[in-house]
Amino acid sequence: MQIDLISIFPDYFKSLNLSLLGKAQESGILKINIHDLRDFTQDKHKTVDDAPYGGGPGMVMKADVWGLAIDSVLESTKTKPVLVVPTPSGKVFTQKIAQELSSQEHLIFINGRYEGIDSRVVNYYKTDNRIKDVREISIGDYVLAGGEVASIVMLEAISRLIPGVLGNDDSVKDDSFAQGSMEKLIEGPVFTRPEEWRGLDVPEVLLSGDHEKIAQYRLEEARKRTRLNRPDLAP
Ligand code: JD8
Repeated sequence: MQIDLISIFPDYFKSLNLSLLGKAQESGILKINIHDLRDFTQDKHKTVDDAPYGGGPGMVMKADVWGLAIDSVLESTKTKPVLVVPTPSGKVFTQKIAQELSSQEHLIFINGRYEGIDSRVVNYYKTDNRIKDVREISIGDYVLAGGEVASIVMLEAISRLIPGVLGNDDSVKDDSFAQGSMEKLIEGPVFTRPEEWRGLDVPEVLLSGDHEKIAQYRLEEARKRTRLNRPDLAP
């Protein structure tokens, strides 16, 4: 998969060279390109924002600068990319959306700042036949200062679903929220050595070697925690 990220803070994405995503780049499963939006400004002050039409607080990011930046990525590829636009007014990100995006060949993440990006940019590329789709996505009902951390959240969730990125592709099968799982449960408690820590022991059943009893214990614990923390998921 090819991934392009455009932002006025490109250093935010240095973390993508770590861990899973870093190894996926080394192995060639992922090709990640990071672009500084200011490289596409036309004035000596490298202006990317201006006052909002109709008045109001803050500044809005300029359509003409974003257009040059996005076109530059499109002109350097033969793929049909999906534009991913993190925005608090987007559809809420889910494991289902992560699965849908993990099967794409090319994603371009459009990272806004200030009060957001001139809305004509999204409307324009929704009609551009070089683009497969434009997905406006929110990672949750809280307000961030920009799109960068949302893109990193989405990229981590998406990339671990790409075959070969995780050491063992099977582990995504029992993901919480995974599509097709009859019961939507959140993860139960986990334990490892030492067997006793500060007077706290590991549940006996997990030391029993009785896989049926262990599976039953884990299911009950996951259901208990789902009822407690995510009643919205509980059947
Ligand atoms: C992109 C600019 C800041 C948002 C005025 C604060 C996602 N779940 C989420 N919460 N916030 C964002 C997000 C916030 C952004 C941008 C995503 C670009 N801002 C703006 C509107 C109100 N400021 C997000 N995904």
